[in-house]
Amino acid sequence: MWKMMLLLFGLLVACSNGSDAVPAATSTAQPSSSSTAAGGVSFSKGLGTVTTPRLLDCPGGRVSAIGEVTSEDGVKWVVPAKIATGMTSAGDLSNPCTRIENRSLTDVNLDNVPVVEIDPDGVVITGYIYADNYFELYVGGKPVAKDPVPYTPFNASIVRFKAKYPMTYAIHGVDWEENLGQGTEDNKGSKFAPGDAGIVAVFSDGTATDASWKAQTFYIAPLTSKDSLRLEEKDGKEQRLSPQTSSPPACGTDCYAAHFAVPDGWYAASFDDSRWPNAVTYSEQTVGVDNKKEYTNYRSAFGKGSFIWTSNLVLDNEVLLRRTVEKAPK
Ligand SMILES: [Ca+2]
Ligand SMILES: [Ca+2]
Ligand SMILES: [Ca+2]
Repeated sequence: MWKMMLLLFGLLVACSNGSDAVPAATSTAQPSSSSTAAGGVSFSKGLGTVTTPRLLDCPGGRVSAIGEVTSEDGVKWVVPAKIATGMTSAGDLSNPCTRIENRSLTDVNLDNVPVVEIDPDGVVITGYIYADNYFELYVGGKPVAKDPVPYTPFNASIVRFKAKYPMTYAIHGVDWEENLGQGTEDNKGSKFAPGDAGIVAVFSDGTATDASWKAQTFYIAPLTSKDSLRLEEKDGKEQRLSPQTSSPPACGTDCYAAHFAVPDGWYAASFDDSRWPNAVTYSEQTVGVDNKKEYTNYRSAFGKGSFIWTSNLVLDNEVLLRRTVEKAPK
């Protein structure tokens, strides 16, 4: 009897949570929600509705749109990701849209890059970032800059900030998409090619992206079936594992996508990322940058780091990356 009453109470709580599970308008990434099903995952199926047709007008680039899908449990999700508003754009190392191109790092005039003050008594650090396709950088829980080009053409960025140790780096990474809610784009002879990702960031204090960073995925697509996603607990880490495939899925524009709520304050220094898996490193060849001058022109910096992402470079489309550095690396 008591068991039955507890069960009913649990169901009532679960249902009442469902009604307030709308995206928070001011949060940085995806909606916060306590109503998602087992493992915190929600599934949507099919194309999203366009809400912002074009974030950036740049000849030769893919259309960087934002859309919305509703998952089977009634939660609305922004795809490919809810991005920060009001964050300033990073400086350009190379950007075909602004036609700024430093031929090498020695051409860069650091005086042209504003220093974002995180801590008045901090040290000034310069960072170089290349993302496939989009990043937002936070340091010490405060916004530094976002990638000025959300999708393509590919670009490379420079940031400067003043911050003190211990220093928490937090990056919101997005692999953009043409078929909103599907994680696919017109590429390599298919309208539904799953796009791939990767990011490298190198900072003047010696910090760089590598396997010591934490990485978790929050949007996985395309999935041909819901049970192709495996949620596993391994060594105390929350693993969200999807098939390692880059083939266009047979589901076309009717594939499944998995969504997880982005935790509030995920970029704060105090946020507990102990259950996130470590980042996985990928080679230049795997990320496909060894023939892109927006990367190779600055290899003297980028080569000090590694491309990282979660365990699936193709299907994981929205990832959060974190690393806390206790003191200046030697
Ligand atoms: Ca970009
Ligand atoms: Ca992808
Ligand atoms: Ca991509």
